[in-house]
Amino acid sequence: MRNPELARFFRDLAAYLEMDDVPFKPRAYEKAALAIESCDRPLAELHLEGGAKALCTIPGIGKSMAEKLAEILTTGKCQAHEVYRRRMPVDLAALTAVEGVGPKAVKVLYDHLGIRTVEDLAAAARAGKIRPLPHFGERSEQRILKALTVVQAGTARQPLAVVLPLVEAVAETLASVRGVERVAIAGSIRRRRETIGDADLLAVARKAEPVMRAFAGIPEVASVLGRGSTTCSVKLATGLQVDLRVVPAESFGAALLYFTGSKAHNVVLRQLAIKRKLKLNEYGLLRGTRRVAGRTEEEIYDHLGLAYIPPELREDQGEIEAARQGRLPVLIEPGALRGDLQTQTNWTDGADSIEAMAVAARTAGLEYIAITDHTVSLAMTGGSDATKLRKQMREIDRLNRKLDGIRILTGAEVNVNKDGTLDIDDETLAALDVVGVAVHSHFNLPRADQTRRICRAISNPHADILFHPTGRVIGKREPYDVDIDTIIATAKATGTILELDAYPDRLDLRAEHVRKAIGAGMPIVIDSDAHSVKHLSFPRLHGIAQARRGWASADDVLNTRPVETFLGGLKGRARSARSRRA
Ligand code: DGT
Ligand code: CA
Ligand code: CA
Ligand code: ZN
Repeated sequence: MRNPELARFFRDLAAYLEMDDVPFKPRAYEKAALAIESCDRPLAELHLEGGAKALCTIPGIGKSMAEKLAEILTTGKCQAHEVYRRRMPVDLAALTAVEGVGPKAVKVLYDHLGIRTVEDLAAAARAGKIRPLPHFGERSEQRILKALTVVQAGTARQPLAVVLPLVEAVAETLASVRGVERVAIAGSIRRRRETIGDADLLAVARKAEPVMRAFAGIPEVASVLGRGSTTCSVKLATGLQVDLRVVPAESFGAALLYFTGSKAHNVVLRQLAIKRKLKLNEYGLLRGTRRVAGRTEEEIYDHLGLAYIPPELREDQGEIEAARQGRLPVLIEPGALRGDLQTQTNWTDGADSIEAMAVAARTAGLEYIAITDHTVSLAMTGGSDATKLRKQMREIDRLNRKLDGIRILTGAEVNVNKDGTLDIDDETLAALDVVGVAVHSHFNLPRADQTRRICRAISNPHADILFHPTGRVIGKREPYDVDIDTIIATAKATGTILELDAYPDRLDLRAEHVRKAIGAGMPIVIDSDAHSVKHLSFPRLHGIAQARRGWASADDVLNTRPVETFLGGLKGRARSARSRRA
């Protein structure tokens, strides 16, 4: 048994004790649970070495708690816990995770309505059965309903940026297991969706059993949800589910194709196979019982008369037809980026100096970086006014003379006022290399007003780039209500570039909008929105994947060009002002 599960026992005990109005003890068990979770060593190991006594060395764990832990570690159970559980067989962890539902509420809900699970709770709340209960009422019923939507949204899908490094670490550990020839990440992670439901792993090995056993034992795994003869599902300590399938090498391509999905893409592929009198499944592409392909994805696509389709495109959005006709785009690769056009420094709300950012960009292989600190009306960031911007331009001139191998472009992230005007005067804007404009206030304007406001801002002859065009923050803020088609059309008419902001919780433009913009013949830029040198990796880590999902090739992305060509692709009038200055 691992530390998180031991802690769970103690949390449950704390809740049960609280239901019984036992004083002090519930807090003590809560604290002990925390201590168990944050203990670096597995308690099982401590116990093996020194018995219950060794467990007492953990702060907050006394003799009786240590004995309970020892009991759980040797028998897998705890008598006290069992007694409570029989009396109240409810999903304590899930129910108390609902905001506003504590142990006492769980007891009332169970005693009066027999509620055991979050699903029971949701059904009862929707049916209006909770409001008449003692200590509840209509308002708390409403609150529970609201909290349930958050719980469901929060546990359902996690951001790719959170999931990816974790699953890569798990995959790496698995790859080092004896007998494992190869490991691949499939599912929505391989397709680089913005959010991930669960992770899907494939391992190539001759014998499944030892691989699955090793998988269940890796440190990130908190519990095993289920096992078959070649499959194993686990939950990581973070709550993420990971499904592993062990396959033989000759089916690897077929399994990878199948479990990469998307489901919709697979359905169309299978229909194509049937038309060719073939059968496609996770074991291979078969004619009768003979396997005609299956070792690699490439050979399967080839036998179906299709060019290889990159995972990011496998959403049944026209990619199969394009592959049949040889019209798939050559998708942009991380190494294609030469510049970053949105970065903030310690002149406003960034952590690092202009020089540090420039040097880090050079180390990362970039050729140019625009410094785009916030402007004056974003007061909490210490935003620049015209005077500060002029001062910063002089500092950048100085650094450009000093540094080799990187060109620093002057710029700003200029705030769009409520009426669509900008908070910096045109003359100052004309002197900057790169003017980004961005909305940071009045997020809730009606659609027509918001669209008009943004269109007015990008119609300013100096506005080169519209930063984070829809303003969404994944899991936190909905995009502002705008008509994206009108914005793309106005951007095109005025020669304004739309940005793909690669900050992991923004990823704004989203993939469909990238495809729309480039479909309209508009290039985009991919920027980091870096607030420290560490963030400069965002375009390559996250932005490129999003651009690929939007069918972008290097040609569609303006900051794949050398600096002079890049500047030449920005709006004409501002550019001529700039070249006069240079
Ligand atoms: P997620 O986990 O919601 O982020 O999205 P996926 O795409 O990873 O979905 P998941 O984990 O349910 O399944 C992984 C892949 O397995 C999926 O993309 C396609 C394949 N798959 C799963 N169930 C089915 C099915 O019923 N039919 C077909 N054709 N493929 C399936
Ligand atoms: Ca999945
Ligand atoms: Ca899955
Ligand atoms: Zn911004």
